[in-house]
Amino acid sequence: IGEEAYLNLCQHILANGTKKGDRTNTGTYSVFGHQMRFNLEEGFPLLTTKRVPFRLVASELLWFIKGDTNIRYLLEHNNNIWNEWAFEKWVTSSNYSGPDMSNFGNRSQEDTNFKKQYQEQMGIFKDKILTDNAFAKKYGDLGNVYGKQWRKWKTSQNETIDQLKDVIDNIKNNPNSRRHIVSAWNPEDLPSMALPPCHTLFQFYVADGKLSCQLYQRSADVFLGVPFNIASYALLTYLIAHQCNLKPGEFVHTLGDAHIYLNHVEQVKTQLARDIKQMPQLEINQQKTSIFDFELDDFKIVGYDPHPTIKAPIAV
Ligand code: DHF
Ligand code: TMP
Repeated sequence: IGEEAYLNLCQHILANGTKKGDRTNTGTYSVFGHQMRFNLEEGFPLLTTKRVPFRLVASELLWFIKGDTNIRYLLEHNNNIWNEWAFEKWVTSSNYSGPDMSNFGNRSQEDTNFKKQYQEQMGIFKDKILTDNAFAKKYGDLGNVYGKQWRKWKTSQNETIDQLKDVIDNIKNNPNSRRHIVSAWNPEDLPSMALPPCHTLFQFYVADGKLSCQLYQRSADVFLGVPFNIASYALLTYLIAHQCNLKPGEFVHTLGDAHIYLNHVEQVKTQLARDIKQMPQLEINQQKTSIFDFELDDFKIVGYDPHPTIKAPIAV
């Protein structure tokens, strides 16, 4: 249960994972099919064996909830976690005329000269996204990713479905339903997405006045992505429970391909050597009742005293 379950997964992958190549050419240790449970009544599952930046988790979730798919909003909140996937679209477009940025993810890890060039181009790119509306519209958008599918799923009749609003209405009006599902996996839209959704589908469950959530994640970067994903879905569950006058119950995290990238192994070992500290608590501004009205300042994490940050390169 909880952070122990996360550390057990790390241990399990290092001990039993298959060495497996992957799309990014980084290489991984991987297992298929794994489940972790987090009891949200005990506190908020922000890992304590390394610092997880809650501010970034929360601004990304608010971005999904708004139905936004453009990284401009994230950059306005000093959140850089999706930059690489928008940048990729820019540097492979015919309008880009700077130095060659092909395979920038791997090259910037191997070549310090190139890394400087890359950082310079990324700086220019971020600046243009923030200041040039037409450029942002064209190159800041990640395509039909999470926000689009949650809030504005396009039907074949050219109507839109607001899955998030509908699921909240149904939790309120028909809590016993076994159909409280939101899907981000839209086969028709996959070609237009910067990255096919990793957190693919989630379901809510109401019992004993508590709201639980289960996520199916098809692909899980256990060191960098998963700590964010746990906190993000825990926050979503807290917010929807708050709106529906329920208590948060459990977050059940089901993983498909659960992997540790080869260049994260040392970091994972460092983390495994640390002791778990006390779980923090989440405080929500009680004046707000609708999930669609929340802003960053409406959440506060209290009692969070984690071990230090552990840096690792992200596979692009
Ligand atoms: N690709 C890969 N290979 N793994 C991912 O986890 C991933 N996640 C994405 C998009 N593409 C991905 C979106 N979520 C970070 C965390 C989550 C995330 C993207 C990036 C990350 O780099 N976290 C750092 C801190 C970053 C910062 O402070 O700006 C960390 O140490 O947790
Ligand atoms: P893939 O599309 O080839 O599976 O690559 C996606 C990578 O990003 C993979 O390592 C999983 C990781 N990832 C997460 O773990 N969580 C996330 O929320 C996202 C967006 C990606």
